[in-house]
Amino acid sequence: MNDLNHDLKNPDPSTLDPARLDRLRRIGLTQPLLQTLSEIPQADEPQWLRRVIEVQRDHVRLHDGDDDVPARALPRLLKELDAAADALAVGDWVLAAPDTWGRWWVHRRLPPMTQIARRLHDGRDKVERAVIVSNVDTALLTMGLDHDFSLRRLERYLALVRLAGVDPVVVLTKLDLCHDVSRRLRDVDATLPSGVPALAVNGLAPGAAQALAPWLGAGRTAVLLGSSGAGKSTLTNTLCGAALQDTGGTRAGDGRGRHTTTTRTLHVTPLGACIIDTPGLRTLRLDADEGALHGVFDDVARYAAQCRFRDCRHLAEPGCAVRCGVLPGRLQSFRKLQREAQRDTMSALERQQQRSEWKARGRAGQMRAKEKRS
Ligand SMILES: Nc1nc2c(ncn2[C@@H]2O[C@H](COP(=O)(O)OP(=O)(O)OP(=O)(O)O)[C@@H](O)[C@H]2O)c(=O)[nH]1
Ligand SMILES: [Mg+2]
Ligand SMILES: [Zn+2]
Repeated sequence: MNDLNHDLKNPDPSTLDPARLDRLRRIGLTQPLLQTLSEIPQADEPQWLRRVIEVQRDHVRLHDGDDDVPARALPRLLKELDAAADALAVGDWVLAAPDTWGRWWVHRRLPPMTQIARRLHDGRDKVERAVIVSNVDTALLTMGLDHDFSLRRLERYLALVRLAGVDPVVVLTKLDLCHDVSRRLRDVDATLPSGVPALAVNGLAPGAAQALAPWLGAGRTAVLLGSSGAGKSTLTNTLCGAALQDTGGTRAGDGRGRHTTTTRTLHVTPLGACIIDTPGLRTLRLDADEGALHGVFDDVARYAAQCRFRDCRHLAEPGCAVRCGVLPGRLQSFRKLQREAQRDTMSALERQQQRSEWKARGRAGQMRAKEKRS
């Protein structure tokens, strides 16, 4: 607050103070983001450009490259975002200002360059969109080489980030605990679309930071995604060269994590990259319709064009090119995601109809069984 006069006044990119801009670049401000400032209507009162580095239930933390302050979003902004199934997320750039009591308020959010979001399902009818992070260049898809290893889950994470237009890098952790790393890496390579890099690291050793350096240059932003216990916070600490995040052991029985991390937080590494640690997701439902899904399973789409029948469902149809060309496990993943996407895009009425159909079918089955018995 003491250097407000040197700070960003009404945000016209051409008038921004270079020293202030440099500080913001340290926490990931890019030229294209700066450009979006000019699309935002000028405010009457001065507002300052800040990055959201943490989101809590009732407040966020905003950073200016040097320091951070807690802030709350104006009710108007919350309402606006909510109406668009949107929300403030770590990585967002916002315009904020303090009130007369020195409490900071977020007035506007700059349109995110990228946004990773998933669907949350209440188990009945309600499906909502939940934003995970904004403005990231790279997603480090973190998976342990121990019990955590699952190619099917990896495919889901991969689809999640490709839907958002974010570059994925597969980071297999716990290299030091695995005896057949090269086989695992071969399996990953065979499953992933070509061009997706995959590497194995010991997240506890400084070598992990060197291995990931190509994606963590100054001003770049990366997010760590993966299940609980995969080693995301361990990697965050190694990449930052400090014990910033709590890490937790895994459960003895099934090797699952203990959900140690509970909020998403952005940190800056000594090399100047921004790294966002996230809590392990318990469920991951894609925010995609069928068309978008075809976009990320482009191999399926490519082979589908060669199937004998235009409306081939790649089940048992003769002349199906997808069943020949795509690995069975990957095809299974695709089908599962496709079914989910279909279900989520059904209207409440359609879902009700489907439920009564199921009920009717169940009753018919019971009747048949009864008839058989008698
Ligand atoms: N040996 C070994 N242990 C690791 C490695 N990476 C993580 N661990 C251990 O795995 C456990 C879980 O690591 P965390 O970093 O807390 O996992 P996380 O992904 O942040 O988990 P959540 O916060 O629950 O989502 C800790 O006991 C770590 O010490 C690794 O590469 N090698
Ligand atoms: Mg963690
Ligand atoms: Zn087919």
